[in-house]
Amino acid sequence: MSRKIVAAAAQLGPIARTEPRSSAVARMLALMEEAHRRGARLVVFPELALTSFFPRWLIEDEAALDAFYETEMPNADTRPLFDAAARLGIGFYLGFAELLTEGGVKRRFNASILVDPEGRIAGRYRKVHLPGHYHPEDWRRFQHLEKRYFEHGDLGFPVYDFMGGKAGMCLCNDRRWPETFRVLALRGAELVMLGYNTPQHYPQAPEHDHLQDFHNHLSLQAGAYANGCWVIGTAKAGLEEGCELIGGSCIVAPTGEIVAMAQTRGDEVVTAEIDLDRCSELRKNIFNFALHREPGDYGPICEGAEARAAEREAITKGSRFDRD
Ligand code: CDV
Repeated sequence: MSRKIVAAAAQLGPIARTEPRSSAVARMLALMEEAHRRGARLVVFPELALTSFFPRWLIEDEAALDAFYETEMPNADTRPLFDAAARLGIGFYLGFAELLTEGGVKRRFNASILVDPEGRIAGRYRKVHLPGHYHPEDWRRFQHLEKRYFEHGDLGFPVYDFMGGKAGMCLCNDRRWPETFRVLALRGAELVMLGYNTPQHYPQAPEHDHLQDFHNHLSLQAGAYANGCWVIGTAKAGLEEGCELIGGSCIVAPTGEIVAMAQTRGDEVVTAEIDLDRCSELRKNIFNFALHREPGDYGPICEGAEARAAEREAITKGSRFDRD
């Protein structure tokens, strides 16, 4: 049986701080309709796709911060996306800020979901590699407070049976870490989907500003090739509240080749046919894990997990509203 799917990266241009979710969702529905016209059965939206990228601001008022999060999914604002999925027979990936309350304690995650073509949630992910800083740093042109506003994802890197294949998710900074793709591939992922918000300006090393698109594609292409999987990466792009975000949303084949790429930094759909059976070209040959991997020599990769968790706890203690 053929395992070919026409898939789409549905890039979003900037979302203003005051733009309501209903407007962002209307833009996403238009992209979904366009993807459907092109025969797509799967659409990948960006990270934190429903709002402006709020970690660029120090937000001290808890209610104002909470307003950027979703407490249930679907909800009244996002329900039209789920209805469109079922109506058009399209699955989708969506990044959003998730707020849970457990035992009276608020928990915040940078999250994504996978929705099947019947409009049902088929998978969940919570961002593992959170970039940025915990405390405001005035020397920056803009803040990047992901470590303050989100907990380390507690789901690991799950893989789901999805639309005839095995699919995994990650979010933005995760793509720069080879371990993300390798763990997903070891669990069988044939397709990895991710959304991103990547500023053109990198405050710690501005001499790398001109390399942001290169580093984006380098990571996506290396992840695809070294693991023999398809990768769909979708940006929120353009000048958002004074911060320029790269575009370059693309679909990458298991060979590492980019087969479709956005041309703009605005709302744009790119599509390509992805054949999940092509993963075996790599997985049965150069990256035959069973035959050629040498895990006995990879010890340091997994050392230090407990120390890292303790360090995270010590740094975050007192820096979040719910722990102050
Ligand atoms: N949203 C992100 O994770 N952004 C990071 C930036 C801060 C470097 C990224 O890896 O693109």
